[in-house]
Amino acid sequence: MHLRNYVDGTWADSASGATFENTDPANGELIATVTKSTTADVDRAVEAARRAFGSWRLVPAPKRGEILYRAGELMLKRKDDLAREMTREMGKVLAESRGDVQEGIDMTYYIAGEGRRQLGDVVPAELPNKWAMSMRNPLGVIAAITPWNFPFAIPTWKIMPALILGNTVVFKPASYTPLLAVRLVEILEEAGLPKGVLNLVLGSGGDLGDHLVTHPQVDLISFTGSSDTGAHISELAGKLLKRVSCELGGKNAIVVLDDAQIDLAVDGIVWSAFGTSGQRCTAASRVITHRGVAAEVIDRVVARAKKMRMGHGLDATTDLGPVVSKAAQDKVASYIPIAQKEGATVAAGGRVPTEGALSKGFFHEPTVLTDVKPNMRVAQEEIFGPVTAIIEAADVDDAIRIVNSTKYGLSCSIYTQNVNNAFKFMRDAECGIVYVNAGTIGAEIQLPFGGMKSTGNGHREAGRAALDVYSEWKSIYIDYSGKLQRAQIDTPS
Ligand code: UN1
Repeated sequence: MHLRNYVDGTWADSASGATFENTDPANGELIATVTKSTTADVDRAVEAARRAFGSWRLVPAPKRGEILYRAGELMLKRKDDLAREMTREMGKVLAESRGDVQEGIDMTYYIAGEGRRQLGDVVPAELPNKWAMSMRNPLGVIAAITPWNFPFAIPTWKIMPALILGNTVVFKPASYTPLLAVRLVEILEEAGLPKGVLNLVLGSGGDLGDHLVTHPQVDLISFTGSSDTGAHISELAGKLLKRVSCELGGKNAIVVLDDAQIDLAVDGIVWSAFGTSGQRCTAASRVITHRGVAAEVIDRVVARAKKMRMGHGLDATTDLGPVVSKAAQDKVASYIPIAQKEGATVAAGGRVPTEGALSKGFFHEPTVLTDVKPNMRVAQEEIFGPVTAIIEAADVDDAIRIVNSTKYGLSCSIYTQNVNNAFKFMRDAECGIVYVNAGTIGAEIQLPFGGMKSTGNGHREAGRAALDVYSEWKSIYIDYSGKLQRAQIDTPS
């Protein structure tokens, strides 16, 4: 298989002639060769998007919505194929890949409905015979720079709201997941999107990304990925007064109080810490347990982690797929000696399998660290792999303090039967997403998704909040009095 760019309605290789390989992280098999774009490809894509903006913004939004509905139908029809390709391309187990596609379908249908909403305000004017209202306006060309861990859902979070509001898009997916990006663009093409409205540029970040971010014809950059890259993009874009929406790291915690249903909490911890091999922004990489139940929580999480089967995500018996790359595997593994040096104990896992079929992929054992203190590096830094750090707390206030003690603030959860503690947690946890008696993963698309503090820059994806990122308000006053009326100016009586 060979994957190409999509610019101005045409699938074509980069003039560079260069390619890179797309491989299965579970076994190293080649999936596709991929065209390697240059800044000239970025220029062509941005120019095509700029040209298309002129007519796309004038297409009635309900008509734009019809294209999105058709895209949603196609996604639904192809859900299984898309999920299988996703598992091969980035490693997560099939059920989770199906979930990723489903989240893309949900977002596409949800946003298609905005074709007939995009509500603004109509308010009374303070002067007679005067009309006052607000309406959303598109921004222009959107750069969507997306990660590999949700290679279908996250692009829909950005592309669908951008399109429904009348923007055009240059889509630069992570270099680990070009195939799912191509599939998404094919679907939108087949659904009837006019040429130039969505353009795809394949390649790796670095120069390509910087060029896209600083291109004078790009109006907004929507980025999901690491905090370092987010800071870099914000710096470049800030100098040019460009709009930037960033969705960055997390160090999400599950709190277990001494009145929690422990069975439920253990299920939530295992799912949230090791689902997607811990490679979700929302993964539970910390567990903060009340001292009174710590021994029980640790024993049970450790037992569950030890029982998890690693393997290819397409194999129905697999609980845990590989991480995405050698670099990711090395990064995860590097935290084990860091943890031990700081005084933590590896209570489960901690190793890279070196024998048999698993040694051909980028696997890392599901790992539970105990004796962790809130300020240790493993309790502060995003590892983005199947590693969770268990920290003990004295009571709910101590637990909340620990939850809030990192620079991140994406997702957190509390297991308790006590309504007072639950409400206190909902109010005081410094996170954009809070769960009660559920794990830290699995946000639904009809509510805002995003985080506080260094997890982002104040924007939210999904839900109605997504519309705020991809549009600007225009306030409109219509004076039909036929004379000069001056707002705020006293008139002699
Ligand atoms: C991410 O990891 O960046 O809440 C997205 C969740 C998913 C989305 C995760 N719905 O875990």
